[in-house]
This record gives sequence, structure tokens and C-alpha cells, in this order.
Amino acid sequence: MTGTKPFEALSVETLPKRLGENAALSERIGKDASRWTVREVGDGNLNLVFIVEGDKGAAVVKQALPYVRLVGDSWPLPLKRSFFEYHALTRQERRAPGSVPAIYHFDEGQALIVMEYLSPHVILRRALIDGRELPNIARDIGLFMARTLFRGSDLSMVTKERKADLALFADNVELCDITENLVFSDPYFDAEMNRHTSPQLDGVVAELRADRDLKVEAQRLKHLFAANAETLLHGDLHSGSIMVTDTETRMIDPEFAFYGPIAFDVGMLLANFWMAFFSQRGHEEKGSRDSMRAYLLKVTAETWAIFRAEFSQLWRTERTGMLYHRSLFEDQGDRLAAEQALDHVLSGIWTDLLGFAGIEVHRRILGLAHNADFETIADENLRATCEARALRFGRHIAVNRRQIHSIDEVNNLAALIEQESTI
Ligand code: SR1
Ligand code: MG
Repeated sequence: MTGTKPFEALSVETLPKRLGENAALSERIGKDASRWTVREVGDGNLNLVFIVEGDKGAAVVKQALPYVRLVGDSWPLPLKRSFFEYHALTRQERRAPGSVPAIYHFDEGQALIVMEYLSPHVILRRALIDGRELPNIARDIGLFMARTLFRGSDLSMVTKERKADLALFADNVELCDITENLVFSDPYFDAEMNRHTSPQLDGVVAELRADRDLKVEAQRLKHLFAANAETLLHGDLHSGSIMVTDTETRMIDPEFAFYGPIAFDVGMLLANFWMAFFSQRGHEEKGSRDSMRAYLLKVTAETWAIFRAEFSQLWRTERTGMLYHRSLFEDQGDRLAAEQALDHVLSGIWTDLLGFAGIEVHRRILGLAHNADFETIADENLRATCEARALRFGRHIAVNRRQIHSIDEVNNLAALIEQESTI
């Protein structure tokens, strides 16, 4: 799978010549590379993404660059993230079949993955901005998270295999470093690459940076993220890492994969639904997003319910790892003790996911990597109003997470804050 040539970034012009002999690609899309059409469509922060179409079909070629695309070559980033993405995708497909794009080819030296072209799928974030109420996302994403996070942990895996895998992904250092800085620290001080809607949010930003309880909580969460190698995470599970149609949902882009706390993926994902909720006001004409707002809160509740139900089911039927071993519980006829332990584990995930969610909301409004939900609101005053509400919400759920006991409580709070009138 690994070529021997030095790395060279592909371009629309060079791709057919360089990959024309690639059997995996030409078998899928047609052998005559002179007839291929190539578009570069990458709109993420890091990589090149090409859609290549031939006589027989289409495929995606994703290539890592040796730097952060969003910033440029002043910020080098290793190509090995493509290796981690490839290996994460293969594990996710095994643990949650049908939930990720099919992989046709991986070239480690060129840091490129040839994979299934998902069409007519669109990025979930885009669909939510457009006000589309997708019927299956809560179920599909809830199942994906429960299956990948449970089956990648010591609740399920043979411990020797899990430890070997943990060692493999431990080398994804630079991508973890991005999260450690951009998510958990930068929003709370005057970091160089931060930006926010200014001057409208200046006062709120100053308050948050002076908020002792919030900063301590953010660092406790960073500690958890760095030290609790619980399961193989997607690592960047936001609504820009999910592609959808009305009936299908696929998770993409797990280049940030590493072993971390189960609650991180779940919290990051739910945060993106809550941000979609707070941004709707910026995309609406005369109450036209009332139904979308109700839909988004319903999606958060359903995603968490599906996650819980599937995780519980796997706990009862697939708990083959070294943790909470059956010999201590069911094998002694004590099913209730296993249920008690399950409640304990789920309640820990719940408390921590609220923290991760609150912090994720903050970094998307105050840090380097903003999201289109808010960024596409052209009226800056309106955008700032939406963002200020989301920041308040994020602060509340991060700091008070141990006192919040249900998703309805969180959604009621979101609905209340969304109605507040001032920054
Ligand atoms: C410099 S990378 C910024 C962000 O883009 C990725 O999608 C991750 O979310 C990362 O934090
Ligand atoms: Mg990404």
C-alpha cells in the first residue's frame, strides 16, 4: 500500500496522470484516465479532497498536506494523519458496518486514501443551516457512537489487542495537540489565532476569560481528554464530519482518531446540534425556523436516547472485555449488579459529555476554527446575538454539569436562553 516515491501534493491537472495506473481507482471509475474529470472540493481545514469521475463512475481521493491548509505552510502538520484516518475507518467499518465510506486504496507515502464517492449526500452542517429536517440522523449517529465507542474499549476488546491499538494511535500526537490547544485552552486566553465577532462579543469574551470556575472546568476536561484512554474515538465528530441524505448517514474524516474518553465524541457531536439550534435565528425569516428549532432539540434527545439504549444492549450482550467481567455479576446470577454498574458508567459519560459539549461551543465561537452555522450569518449584530446565547449555554452546561441530570433539562435551558433578548 505504500509507494516509494517522495510525497507530492496532487492537483486537478496531475491527478489523472499520477493515478491513471491505479487499479483500485480505474476499476471503479473507468480505465481511460484521459477521460477523467477532476474537481478539488476540500472545504475542511486540513486536506485536499478531489472528486474524480470517469466513464464508469466516481470516487473521492483525499490527500493530506504537510501543513494546516487553513493556516498555510507556517503550520507544519505530519502526513501520518492519513495513516490514522485509514486505520480508524477500517475499525469503524468493522464495529459499525455501513457507517463510513468504503475504502478502495490507501497509499501511506503519498498520504492518500481513495474512497467511495457519497452522492447525493451533503455535509450535515450544510443541511442543518438550510433548515432540512433529516429523519434518521439521531438513530444513525447514536448507533454509530454506541457501537464504535463500546466495541473499541476494554468493555469489549481483548485487552492485549486494545493495548497494541492504543500504542498505534498514541502516535497521533500532533492532531491531539491541535485539540488540546484549540479546544481546551485557546478560547480562555488571548491566543494568537483566536478571533471572535468584535466588538459585539468583546465584553462576553472578557467575562469568560476571567471566569475562574469555567477555566478550571476546561482544564479538568483537558486532563480527562489527555489521560483517560478509554476507547478509540473518532476524535472530530462534528456536523461537518457527517454526510447525509434523507435516508442515509455516513461518518467521515476520523484523522483525529486516538484513544480517549467515550464522552468526548458524544459531547462534541451534541454541541454541534446545540450550535445549529442557536444559529437558526440567523437563518430565518419571520419564524420560519420554529419547527427546525424544535426538531434540533428533539434530535439531541433522541441521539442521546439511542446511544444509551444501544450502549446498554451491547453491555448486556457483548461485554467480553476485561472490565466489569461477567464472572463478578451475571455468572453469579446477579444481573442487577451489572445493571447498577451500567448506570454508573452511563452517568459518568453523561456528566462528562456536558463538559465537552460546553467547551466545544466556546472554541467554535472564540478560537481559530469557527463553524459555518454562525459564520454564514451576514448581519454581525444578529450573529453576535446568536453566538452570545450559545456561549452562555456552553458555560452553564460545562460548569454545572454535575448538577444536570437529564437531556430535557439541558434542552429547556437552551430554549430559555434562545429567547433572551440582549447580549
Ligand atoms: C487547525 S485544525 C482546526 C480544526 O479543524 C478540524 O476539523 C478540527 O476540528 C480542528 O480542531
Ligand atoms: Mg475534518
